[in-house]
Amino acid sequence: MSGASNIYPTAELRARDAAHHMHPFSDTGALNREGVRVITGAEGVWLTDSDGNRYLDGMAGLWCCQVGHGRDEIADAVNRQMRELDYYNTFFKTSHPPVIALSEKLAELSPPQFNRVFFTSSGSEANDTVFRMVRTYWDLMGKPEKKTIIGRWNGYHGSTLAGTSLGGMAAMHGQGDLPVPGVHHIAQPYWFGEGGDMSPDEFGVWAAGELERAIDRIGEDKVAAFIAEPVQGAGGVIIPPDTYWPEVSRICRERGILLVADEVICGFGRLGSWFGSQHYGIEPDLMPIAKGLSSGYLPIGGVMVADRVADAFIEKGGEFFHGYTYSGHPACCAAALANLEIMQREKLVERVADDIGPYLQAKWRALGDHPLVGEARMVGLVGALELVPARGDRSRKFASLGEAGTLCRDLCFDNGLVMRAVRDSMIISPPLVLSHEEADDMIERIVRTLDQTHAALKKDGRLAA
Ligand code: PXG
Repeated sequence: MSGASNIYPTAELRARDAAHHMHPFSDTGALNREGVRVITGAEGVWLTDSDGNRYLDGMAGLWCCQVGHGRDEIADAVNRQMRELDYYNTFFKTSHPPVIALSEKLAELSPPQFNRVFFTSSGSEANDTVFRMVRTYWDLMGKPEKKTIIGRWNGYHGSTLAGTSLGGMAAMHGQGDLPVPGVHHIAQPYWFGEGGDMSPDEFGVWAAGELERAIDRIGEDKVAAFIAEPVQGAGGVIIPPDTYWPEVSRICRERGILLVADEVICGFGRLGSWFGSQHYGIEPDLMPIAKGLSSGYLPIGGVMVADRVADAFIEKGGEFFHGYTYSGHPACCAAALANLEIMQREKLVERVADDIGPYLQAKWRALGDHPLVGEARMVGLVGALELVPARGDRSRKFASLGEAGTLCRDLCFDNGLVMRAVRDSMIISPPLVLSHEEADDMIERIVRTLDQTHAALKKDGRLAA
């Protein structure tokens, strides 16, 4: 097992981390007092910490490690690339073989309207690119008043200015006085939480209708685009009702606005197709990508640009004053190429659609019978369990939002499994190489964790009578 080369005691690593490292999305003071968990190695779907504990990586890193950890093939490809051409830029009329090969590969793997990609280093940067590309597109089309971008409450599109603004996380908006002007948010298609008395199908139509009503209010001549994740990830694995996407797709087409499908989580096999939009049969104009593109081995993202948009930039000309030092970094492209080659050779996308996906989904849905679970939903290899104080009543919530989720998440770690808690939902998004045995093992750990969480909540009187 890798990770054995760490020579430092955990207490020392924690103290040094607390002294010098500010973590993303963290209360630094509280974290420093508690002490971090230090991960020292990973292999396949397993992580090792600095005390030698093993955890099943139920979140594939951070929704990204499709091919599993510790693939020599990717490390070797990066090593070779770095020795040959460590870094050169793609500005100023310059290119290099790995970025050319990766661009071509992405055009091959993506739906037919996509033939071009703009590279970034992350999903957040990809959405900053989207923001400027969408508005510039309408300038080029002679409709400069089309500037408003519509996103969704509880959508997640990253943590930069545009990413935070397009996303609909109120707590994030509160820091930095966001969103920037010209962004509007509509309701999310979260039936379990917000569907009220409607059936899922009725609610899907209603939630899509919110887009049409927003366009009517703002004015079609002022709306540039709608951005959404095919399945919301960070928002709590919100799987939309079947009626949602066909309606959204129709509205975007009929009302002449661009459709941006944020594929940062759903792309690269997570839903059992190369892109989440293929799963839902939608044809976006732009697709931000990252995460699974390199399985997280090196940071790389991008925006897939449909011909309709790319042609405007190409034919109407003029420089797009936009790009990043590391756009198309050679070593990151080499990592992505090696990752995609593994995915194709091992047929990981097909595996999610036909094998491990249906296998895990059946076991997952059975968790819906647990007394603590109000809904167990999963598509492809991404799922959520809604923890509830009383089954069968979607309106009943825990008195203190997120407390049950946090308790369950902490117990999960103690049981050797990494899951993420979003409010009181437990989230899973494992590597696509998860074996049947590992899936069984994972479910066992979850059942144990749910039982312990249930017992602890009951003892404290936090379940409904
Ligand atoms: N779009 C989507 C749909 C994402 O999920 C981003 C954009 C931004 O990507 P970068 O690479 O800039 O992080 C994301 C990222 C969580 C969590 O806790 C989720 C993400 C990132 C960090 C934490 O669920 N998603």
